[in-house]
Amino acid sequence: MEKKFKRTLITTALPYANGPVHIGHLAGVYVPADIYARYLRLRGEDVVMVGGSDEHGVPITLRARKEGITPQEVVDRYHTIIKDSLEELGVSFDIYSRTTSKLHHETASEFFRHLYDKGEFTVQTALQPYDEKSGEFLADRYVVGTCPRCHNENAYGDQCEACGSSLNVTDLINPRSALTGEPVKMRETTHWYLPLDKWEPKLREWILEGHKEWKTNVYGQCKSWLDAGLQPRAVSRDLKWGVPVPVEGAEGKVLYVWFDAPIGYISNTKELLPDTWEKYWKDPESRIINFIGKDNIVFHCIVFPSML
Ligand code: B3M
Ligand code: ZN
Repeated sequence: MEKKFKRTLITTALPYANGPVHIGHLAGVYVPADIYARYLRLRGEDVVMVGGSDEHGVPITLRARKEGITPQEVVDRYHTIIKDSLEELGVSFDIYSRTTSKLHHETASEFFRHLYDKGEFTVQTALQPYDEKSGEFLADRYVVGTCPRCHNENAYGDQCEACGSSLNVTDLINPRSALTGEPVKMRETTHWYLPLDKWEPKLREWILEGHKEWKTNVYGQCKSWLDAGLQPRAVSRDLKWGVPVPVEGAEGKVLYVWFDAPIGYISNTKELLPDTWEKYWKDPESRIINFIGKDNIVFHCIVFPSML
């Protein structure tokens, strides 16, 4: 028999605040979540539906640079647009918040610090592309150069869109910065990693044995990740915009956006229910249902559970 739960926390993927919501977001995430929340409420169940804007990450900083405004101005604009659209559409959130809030920064920071103090991270130093003119490290996507396979001169550091090859920055011929056009230098940098491999046996059991009811594409994607073997994943980035890494010697580094964003579900619940939020997250009689897009599967099914 299916297990009965006392309460349900419904989360909706946090849209990036660097553009408006579109029909795909609504059809894939917000309308189904809203229908489900309304259904449970009608049945008299204890249900809370949380959402909010995802306001960190590199693309927001690039949009700001392009428009000559600050990242904060970018997210202020799109957070308002997104929030108003969802409200006008009648999506019945109990709270729609944002990841630039003070409470979220504190919650994400404490979360990292707690894992750090327990020794749950590993540290790795690697070479990363660096733009000497702008004085910053570049995400792979912001390095352009000539594709070694098809000689397209505008291939990205992660992929050539002309021939479809997936690339590493070091594969590019004459790599240059997409920000300034300057030649890219490789520089050493240190990051914290979450050793997903450590959680693999637990995840195998929890997902493959315990969650056979997940949709087949979700279950299948998880299984192929698990079968391929999990690798440690970096949870910090060299960037100014985001939640600062709360550790000495981490100046100029922030939490990776996919580390802080799912913690947004926790901070949103906390903001809504300052005294009772914990029971939605920690009581075995509570369940969480995540409404997400298909690109978000690995983060919700493998990375976030490992963090938790
Ligand atoms: N902002 C990606 C997306 O909008 C990301 C979701 C975060 S959910 C914690 O698809
Ligand atoms: Zn190519």
